[in-house]
Amino acid sequence: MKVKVVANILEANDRIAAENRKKFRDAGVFVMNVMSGPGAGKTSLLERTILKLKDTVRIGVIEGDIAGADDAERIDRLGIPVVQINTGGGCHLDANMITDVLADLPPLDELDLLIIENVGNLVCPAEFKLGEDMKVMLLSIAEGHDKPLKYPMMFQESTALVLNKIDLLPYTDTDIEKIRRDSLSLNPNLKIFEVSCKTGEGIAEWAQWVQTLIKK
Ligand SMILES: Nc1nc2c(ncn2[C@@H]2O[C@H](COP(=O)(O)OP(=O)(O)OP(=O)(O)O)[C@@H](O)[C@H]2O)c(=O)[nH]1
Ligand SMILES: [Mg+2]
Ligand SMILES: [Zn+2]
Repeated sequence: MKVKVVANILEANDRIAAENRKKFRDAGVFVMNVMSGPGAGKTSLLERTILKLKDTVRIGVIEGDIAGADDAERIDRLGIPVVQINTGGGCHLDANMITDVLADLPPLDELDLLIIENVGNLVCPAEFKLGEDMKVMLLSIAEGHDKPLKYPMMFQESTALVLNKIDLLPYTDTDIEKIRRDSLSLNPNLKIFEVSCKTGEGIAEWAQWVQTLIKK
């Protein structure tokens, strides 16, 4: 019975995600769903990406958090339209939450790129489609190299994996080659970037790649 209920929830979500997907496609906006465990650096990556692209790309942001508006305030400071979703305890965003806030952003056809920052959680955000063009996963070096095999779904569902905080490599025993190997064994098409949102290393390459995906 429990399994059946969960399946129904996911089915209903998929239907709403497909409606979002159609809205995004009709408007010609590229939508990126950014996921990671808490504190891996999602908002930092958004800030870095926005600074690189904002002169040439019209960007909007949806921030998902259990509570608070800190992340939305960080994006607002960059002069980018942003709306904050508070899930009130929910540990992931679902498609309906996205539908509900679209009216609080500029009209979609006035955006080239919509970035959705999911709730910090390595597990269920990967299960819920939002209508995005691609999922991007961050893993920070400090989280350790065992994560791909322990939390496989997010690696399997993502188009790109951003390995963040590489400035911390000298202070950890994290084997970055193992992360690459295990991630690619789960998802051979995964595009992997190594960045530091602190020093800016690797950000240019990442931002250039994002720019190539945006339909103009
Ligand atoms: N050393 C180092 N610290 C970083 C880097 N990127 C982010 N941080 C720090 O990591 C902490 C968390 O960064 P956020 O960008 O807020 O992480 P987040 O994934 O958005 O966090 P939640 O939204 O709470 O899940 C902050 O103190 C950042 O300054 C990095 O590349 N290197
Ligand atoms: Mg954040
Ligand atoms: Zn959840």
